[in-house]
Amino acid sequence: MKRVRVIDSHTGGEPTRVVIEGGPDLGSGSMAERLEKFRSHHDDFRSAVVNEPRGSDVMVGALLLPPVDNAASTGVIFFNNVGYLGMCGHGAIGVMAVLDYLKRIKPGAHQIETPVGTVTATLTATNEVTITNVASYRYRKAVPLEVADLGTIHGDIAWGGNWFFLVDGLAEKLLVQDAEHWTSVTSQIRAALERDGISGENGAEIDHIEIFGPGLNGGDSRNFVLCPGKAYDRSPCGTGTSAKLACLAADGKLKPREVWKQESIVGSQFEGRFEWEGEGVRPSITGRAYVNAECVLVLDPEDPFCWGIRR
Ligand code: PYC
Repeated sequence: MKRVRVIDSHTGGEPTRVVIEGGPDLGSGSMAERLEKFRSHHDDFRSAVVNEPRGSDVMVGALLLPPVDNAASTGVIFFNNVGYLGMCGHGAIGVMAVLDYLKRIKPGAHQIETPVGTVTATLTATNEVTITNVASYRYRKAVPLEVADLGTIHGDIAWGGNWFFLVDGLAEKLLVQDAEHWTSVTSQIRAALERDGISGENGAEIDHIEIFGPGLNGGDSRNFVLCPGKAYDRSPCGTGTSAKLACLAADGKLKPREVWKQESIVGSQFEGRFEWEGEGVRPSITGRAYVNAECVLVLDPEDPFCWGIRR
């Protein structure tokens, strides 16, 4: 029997399960190198933590690891029901809430190492967290795409720590009760990108689809984000909001340090801002996470579903 200590939280409704004890030994390389070891030797562990029957399709896991640089507060690898994430904005906010809950950090700025670079997470005395994300940029603008139910649509391809295809103007109102419909629409968009071989830079897979409608709770915009394993993000998606900020900046629609209020499909909100950095931007995303469970997972090798139900 293996025992794994986890602390769960949610950020704007999107869950994060932080593994604080009992994870695999991934050595002492960079987070990108450790991710490759995780993927090739311990993928069962990923599935055991987040997939049913212990988890659910929407659960995002975060494996805490000793950082390479002692000045950083932690290293982390994010994962989901089907694989691994480069960065995760709502998850990084969740990690900060957990480190605060465990009294391992104090308010102030903290470095978090991720597979795609180090981000700065600033915790305030009122438990808000601002993630200053990896540098983000728009790669291609207004890419045409033929989608069966939609005809020809146009979307931007942008990097915000993961690759996104961003589409405006498909929805007058994005409501959570229509989540199944938007899942089907965004899944068709994803399939069309694959069919046409449309990718991020250097052939990178675009594994997040983000569509936008008008804000309904005082936000500048509301989004629906399809994640790689077909769950939709309940939060406004930190990396997706970063990709959006890169597009707004490139179009001259938002100025440096101006606030962008991004709502999610469930009505939760992140505040985003950016600074120019080279051709792209350095986005900052502010939100709050709440710890909602603390438990020990029991991995019994005799259990036929010990390692989760994979899709
Ligand atoms: O907040 O960046 C994010 C995120 C990615 C996938 C789910 N949430």
